[in-house]
Amino acid sequence: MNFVEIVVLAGGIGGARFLTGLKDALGDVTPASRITAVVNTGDDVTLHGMRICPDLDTVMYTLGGGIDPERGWGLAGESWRVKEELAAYGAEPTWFGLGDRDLATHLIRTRMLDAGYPLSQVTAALADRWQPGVELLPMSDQRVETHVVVTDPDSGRPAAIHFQEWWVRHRAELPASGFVQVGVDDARPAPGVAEAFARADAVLLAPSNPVVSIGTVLGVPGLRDALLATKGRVVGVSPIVGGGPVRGMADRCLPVVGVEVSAEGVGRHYGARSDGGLLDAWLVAPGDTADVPGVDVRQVPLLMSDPDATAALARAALDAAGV
Ligand code: FO1
Repeated sequence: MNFVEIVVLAGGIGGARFLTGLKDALGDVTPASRITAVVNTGDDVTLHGMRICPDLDTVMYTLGGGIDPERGWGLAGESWRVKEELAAYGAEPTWFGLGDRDLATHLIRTRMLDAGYPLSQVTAALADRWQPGVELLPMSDQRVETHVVVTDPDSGRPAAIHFQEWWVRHRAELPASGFVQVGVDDARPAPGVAEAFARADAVLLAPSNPVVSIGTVLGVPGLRDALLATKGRVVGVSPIVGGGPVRGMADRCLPVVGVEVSAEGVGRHYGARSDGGLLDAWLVAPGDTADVPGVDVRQVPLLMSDPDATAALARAALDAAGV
């Protein structure tokens, strides 16, 4: 088999896990393949003077073997001394978990960004240590931050808070009326993104949050068109099994944008490529039916409960892509 080029759109934990399965699956299919991960940066946040890129770090740490498997984010063997010291000073936010080992990543990233390096080059430099085994691309070098429109409890008026505050401090329990991608109008796909789509034999949408992860990536001006220029098939993996997300809080996000919390709802939201949407194929769980006109819907086990199951899911996605 000739060289296989796969591009994956991914968010954090679900995307990282799917990518580990894809690495395993491709390892079986062909020795000569390249995976390019186009990762969401809408969760990125500046805290305590440092730029933090949760989804890029989760993918990098997971594929590089450093992730804390229970948390799904941050590093294993973590300590929290600096976080405790910051709290002792009353330095807000105290609700965001900054690990001592993780801090090194944020310090290097912040120093390089301040020196003028674009995020894509910073990411490549950090990945040089972790060797994730995939090409790690931010969706954009320009800052795009997801902010969540909620009702201010004091004034009762709409207010926008950073996604991390909504997600971590409020556990996505504050009713949200919308998501705003701050900076998206001035953003462009990062260097290498359009080229990756152009050479792709398949483009896979990982089972990440369809709104704040996959949706944010697709919202970068020009990225969706670059994706649809691919000669390969576009295959999505449903992040919703039964009526809810396997992990995370996609069920808190989908209703905000008027999408039903179901494999069918998300499949229709992405739409059929033949009808102005994205999908050639859509993978849903065995118990789910999904009528997505114009899309090849396949029922496959979606639970990434262990490496073999995850590799089997990735292989099913490659099969649906005809790779
Ligand atoms: N998630 C939490 O639920 N609590 C945290 O304190 C937290 C800290 C954190 C620090 C660095 C990092 O890269 C990720 C972190 N996350 C934390 C996860 C993060 O909020 C989410 O994984 C993504 O933003 C959503 O995919």
